[in-house]
Amino acid sequence: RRLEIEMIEEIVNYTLNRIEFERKSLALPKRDKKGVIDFRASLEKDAFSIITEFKPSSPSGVRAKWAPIDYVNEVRPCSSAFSVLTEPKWFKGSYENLRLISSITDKPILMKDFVVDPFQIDIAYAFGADAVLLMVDVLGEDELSYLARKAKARGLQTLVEVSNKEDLVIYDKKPYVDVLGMNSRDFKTLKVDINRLHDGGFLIRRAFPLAESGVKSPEDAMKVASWGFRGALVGTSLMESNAPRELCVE
Ligand code: IGP
Repeated sequence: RRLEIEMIEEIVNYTLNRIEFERKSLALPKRDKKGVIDFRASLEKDAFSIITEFKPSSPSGVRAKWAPIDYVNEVRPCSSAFSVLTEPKWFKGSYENLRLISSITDKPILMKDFVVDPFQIDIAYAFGADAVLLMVDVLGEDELSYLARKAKARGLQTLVEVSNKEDLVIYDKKPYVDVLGMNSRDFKTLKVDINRLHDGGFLIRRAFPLAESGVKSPEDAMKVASWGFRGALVGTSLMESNAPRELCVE
């Protein structure tokens, strides 16, 4: 069950072609990081965990002020983990950013891309990721469980993303979901509204409950924490800030 949303369809179709091309042209490096870092366990260590995202650009108009190394050094104190965009066209991400960031931190790294093909799991592993994003609205149930098993077989963990509370309940029961994220972006309208997450974290009992998108301040983080989420994925507000460290709490 894929959501038929024009922009998502466009990104998915582009990605399918891109991966066909990469399958032939991309030489996978030997993973230089030793082992895989336990993504979920790292998030569970902190009272409330922030996954800081390196996102150079986005369709919603992010204008990043940061180069990868400076950014990581700046937000390191408030990061339980990092998320690195690798989608090149809409998000201006790259595999090189993934490799670079994974080489300068001991914290786990999520590869943030539109994963639609098992080859992307090999790419994630080769460039140093510890976890991959799998989106329910893009993949549907069968394809998602297939790719999740592929990731687990490689030793990588999964962040499964849903955009509504019905799917939270369904996917919390799936054994291959390590971290379960609810995106506050409504994919039908593409609008972000963190109030959509209200009490959503309490519906998650097995997986690690993560709030995604629209968390812009320590106050927002406290709000989603009060709704049962144990962490948040934060990109835009940090990437656009001149002093992202000041947005960190603790
Ligand atoms: C980060 P924000 O509002 O802090 O930039 O959100 C993250 O949740 C967002 O980048 C995201 C995303 C995605 C991007 C969530 N799911 C799927 C691309 C694809």
